[in-house]
Amino acid sequence: MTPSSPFDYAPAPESRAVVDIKATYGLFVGGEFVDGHGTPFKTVDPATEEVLAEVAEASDADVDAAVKAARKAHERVWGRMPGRERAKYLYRIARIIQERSRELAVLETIDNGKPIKESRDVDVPTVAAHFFYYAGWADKLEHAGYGTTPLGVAGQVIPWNFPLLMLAWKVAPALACGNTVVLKPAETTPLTALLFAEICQQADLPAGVVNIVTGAGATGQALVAHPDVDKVAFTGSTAVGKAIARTVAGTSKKVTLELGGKAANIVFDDAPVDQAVEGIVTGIFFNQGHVCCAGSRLLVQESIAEEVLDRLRERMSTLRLGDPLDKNTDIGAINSAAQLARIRELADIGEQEVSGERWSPACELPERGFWFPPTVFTGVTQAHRIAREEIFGPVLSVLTFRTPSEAVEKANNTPFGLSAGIWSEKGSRILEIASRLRAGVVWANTFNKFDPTSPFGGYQESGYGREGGRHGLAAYLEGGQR
Ligand code: TAP
Repeated sequence: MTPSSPFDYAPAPESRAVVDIKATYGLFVGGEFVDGHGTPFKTVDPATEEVLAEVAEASDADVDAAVKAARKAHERVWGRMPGRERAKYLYRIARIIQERSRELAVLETIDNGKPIKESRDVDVPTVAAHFFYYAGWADKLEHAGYGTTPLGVAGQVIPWNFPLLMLAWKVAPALACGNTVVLKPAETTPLTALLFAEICQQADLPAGVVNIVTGAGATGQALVAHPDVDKVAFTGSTAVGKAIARTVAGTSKKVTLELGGKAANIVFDDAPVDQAVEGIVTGIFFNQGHVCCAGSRLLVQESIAEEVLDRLRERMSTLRLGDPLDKNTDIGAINSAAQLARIRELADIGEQEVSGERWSPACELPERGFWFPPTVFTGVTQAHRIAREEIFGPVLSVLTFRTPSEAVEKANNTPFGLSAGIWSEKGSRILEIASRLRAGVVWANTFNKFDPTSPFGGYQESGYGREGGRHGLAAYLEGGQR
């Protein structure tokens, strides 16, 4: 039957058969999969609560073995290899990621819960783009302005919200600069990092250049505290980032921290409203709001607040929540029971706090799995916890302002400083407001756009150091800061 409109056509969910999920996974150390000596843990599909696999936990001794393998690879091979040769491996990895993109996207969606259209159209293509981009730098480091001397072994710890993309942000520049790595993925999303390990084998990457140690916080702690790790790169919560900063204080390790955020998405009365509403939706509901730079505080100018909110509710009513492998799904599953509990707790607190309303479109949540509907709170003030704390879920707090100065003051009234958005017709207003916002990234008339050529990072409690672009090389070379 020919569909009469695009909405009559419901394509079948993406097939799980394209991925081969093993019953058990080991650690990837010295170019091989090996057993771990900790207590294995289970990773589940958050959309169904089905156990996907049992994964090895790296003990302190396993972390030590991985660091030793990385050190050996750095001294004997990777640290001595000319940049043009390293580039060939990075290009090869980038091409294999493209070739295996469907498999990577499906596995990411199953282990994380994010909609397949996001992992397929955003995460995986951006991952490949990062490897292509940093491959291009590997033989041109002298032009980056930070010298050409690699640091040695990088210990990298990443969160669960963009498992493969955070891996790419960390591994690609480290390798391009001649460092070797030991990476710890988050406990709830280890599978794509382990598939990436297979890709390293397929690319004939020399043994020990990339090592993957799976486990929970204790494994991450052992890695960052290891005396033979020269560089620590961490993305995650501000609380753990502070603990890591204390661990490495007084050592010679360089550190970059990419932490939390509470971004303001500022809509002025001259903004193109339809476009702004799309940007508000992308800003907070992309990846179920599990985004460090999510536009979780909407600051809307009072004169258009009602119109924007009416259109926002209308648009939210069209969002489809459900099977993350369905290509029509906009809102997938919350990554874990623990994260769902945190979102529920803060949303319930919000309900007590605000003078306005808590609103979600009518939608049925699946019986199994971890789900939270897209939610908006109106009548929020700066004192409310939902306006101050990172919720890391699909929950939007709406505040209003009258003057541009009031918008800037409210936007900056946060201990974080990762990102912000501005919606206005006037270029001069955008530039003026952007220069007054204390945020590492400011988007204008768009939101949540990522590109390997752009540096990304925060101020204040959002961390320090930059990833991406030429600036991302500084973290992995002797002459660069941090
Ligand atoms: P965290 O709980 O901080 O976990 C991040 C990583 O650190 C995980 O691999 C975690 O292991 C590990 N870890 C936990 N305790 C550790 C310790 N004491 N020492 C070393 N490693 C430790 O964050 P999360 O809940 O996964 O991620 C959400 C947070 O990340 C949010 O605050 C978000 O804003 C932030 N984030 C920031 C950015 C950027 S670029 N700024 C990007 C994405 C996310 P387990 O998961 O196995 O416990």
